[in-house]
Amino acid sequence: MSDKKADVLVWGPVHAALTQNLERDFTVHNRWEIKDIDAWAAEHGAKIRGVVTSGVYGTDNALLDKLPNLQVVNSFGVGYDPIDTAYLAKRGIPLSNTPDVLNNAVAETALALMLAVSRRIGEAERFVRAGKWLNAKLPLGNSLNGKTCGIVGLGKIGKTIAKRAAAFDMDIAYYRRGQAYPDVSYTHYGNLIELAKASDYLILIVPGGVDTQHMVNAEVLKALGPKSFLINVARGSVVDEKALVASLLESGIAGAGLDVFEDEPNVPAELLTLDNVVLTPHIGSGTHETRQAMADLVFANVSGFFDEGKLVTPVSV
Ligand code: 8YV
Repeated sequence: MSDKKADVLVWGPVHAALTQNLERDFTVHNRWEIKDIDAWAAEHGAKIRGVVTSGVYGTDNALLDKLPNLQVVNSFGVGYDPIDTAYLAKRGIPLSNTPDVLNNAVAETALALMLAVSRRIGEAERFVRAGKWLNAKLPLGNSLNGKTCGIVGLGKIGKTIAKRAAAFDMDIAYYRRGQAYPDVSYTHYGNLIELAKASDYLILIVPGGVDTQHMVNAEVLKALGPKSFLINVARGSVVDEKALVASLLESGIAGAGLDVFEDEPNVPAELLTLDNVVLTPHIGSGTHETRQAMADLVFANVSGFFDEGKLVTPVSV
């Protein structure tokens, strides 16, 4: 009999600090190292009491079905759209995520993309590296100062973005279906098309999932218009990527800063050829400080659950 607390299945590689802590206190099984997961689950599935995954890996109900004694799922990341919460609720399995600790990092990424796409930083960098400065001029960029920053999803990260954009002397507006937030002074739009029309920069930071699937479609992009930019630090699924590519190809919008895509890590080939698009590989929360804090919070949830039966940051499923 092991003196470790429980057998835990880890879905994919996670932060080294989390791996270390889990391996010290739990019996860890790495899903991605198991060749025949069905055969493995048939033999060992009943031992597994915890699953550690991420907002990128998600889970798979067919495999969870083979873990009859599963008690908890702990996810690395604030977004949990690839995890079927209705399924977990049906089995009475609680879920935790990592809210708050990544607000600053994701907001920084949104600002970085907004600045980069406005001031042509990616294009300028390529220009210098290619030796073009010697005999050509880079086209001018656009100032953020005095422009309208439209935020879709004024949650905790959205508010953190708003505060930083306001420091650049931008006017802040946001979309919320129905009523404005009573305690928020930014300009409210109850209609996304109207917010898009009013925005010079439309920043997406809503949760992914069926409720927001393709919320930004051809109509919203048309309303945003040829002088305005789209920034996505939410989920690729929030944008109809085909419509976005079409819009960018016909100069329907001025440009885009994209950290997330519909089929990561695949990025539509057309985007790779465009200078007015800044592309990053889902690095929203990707700083040393934030990933450490996320790793610590996941571990606090795993041990909180197995030590005291309590999650630190439960998701209501
Ligand atoms: C990823 C994120 O989860 O928190 C989220 O929702 O998208 C990210 O922080 C993280 O990159 C997973 O490794």
